[in-house]
Amino acid sequence: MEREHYKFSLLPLPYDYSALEPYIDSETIYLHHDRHLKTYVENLNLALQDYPNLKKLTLEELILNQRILPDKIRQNIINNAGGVYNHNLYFQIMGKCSIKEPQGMLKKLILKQYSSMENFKALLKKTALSQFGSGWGWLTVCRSGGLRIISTANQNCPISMNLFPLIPLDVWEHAYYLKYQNRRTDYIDNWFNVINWGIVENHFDTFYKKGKI
Ligand code: MN3
Repeated sequence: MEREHYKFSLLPLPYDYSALEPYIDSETIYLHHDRHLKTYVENLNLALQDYPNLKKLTLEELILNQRILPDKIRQNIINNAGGVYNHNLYFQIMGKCSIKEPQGMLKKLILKQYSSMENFKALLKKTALSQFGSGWGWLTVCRSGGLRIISTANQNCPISMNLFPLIPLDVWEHAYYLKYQNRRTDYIDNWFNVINWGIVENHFDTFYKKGKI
């Protein structure tokens, strides 16, 4: 996934549309993945089609090198490359998982910084709820290896802030509106049940293996 560049493709959903029931309904997952994410992929490809030099860049490079993007397409690329990156990670780290919390080093770090899993979840929830309008809540890792919980507006991605994105929580209305309507709080409470902690821990390990963000 990381070395993928133009022409970007829609990554398949790594589970059935119904896999996250009853917490997230099949129709929401279908629309979110097959329509919303697909649109970000298509719009990113459209934005890049007349720029041969940019076609060689990966998603991460497009997000990190905003200064070299032509003014005419900069915001478009930020929105759509961020949209693809953020959603790829969001769908990847969800799934059916028998483990309800992390086990290894990640758990130690969470307990060290947030005292308990409950406090960690409460802070991520509060941060995501404080995001006015469309955006994301995140658990990220900073360069020093410490954890940081942040929110970002629209499709802004933590890698542009030198943070390694570990857990993305989509709080755009399209992520929950069909089932939860305006009850963003209920969506977030239920969403904690669909985090696949095994995948999150593998992803956390890649941060250390890469030795960089
Ligand atoms: Mn979304």
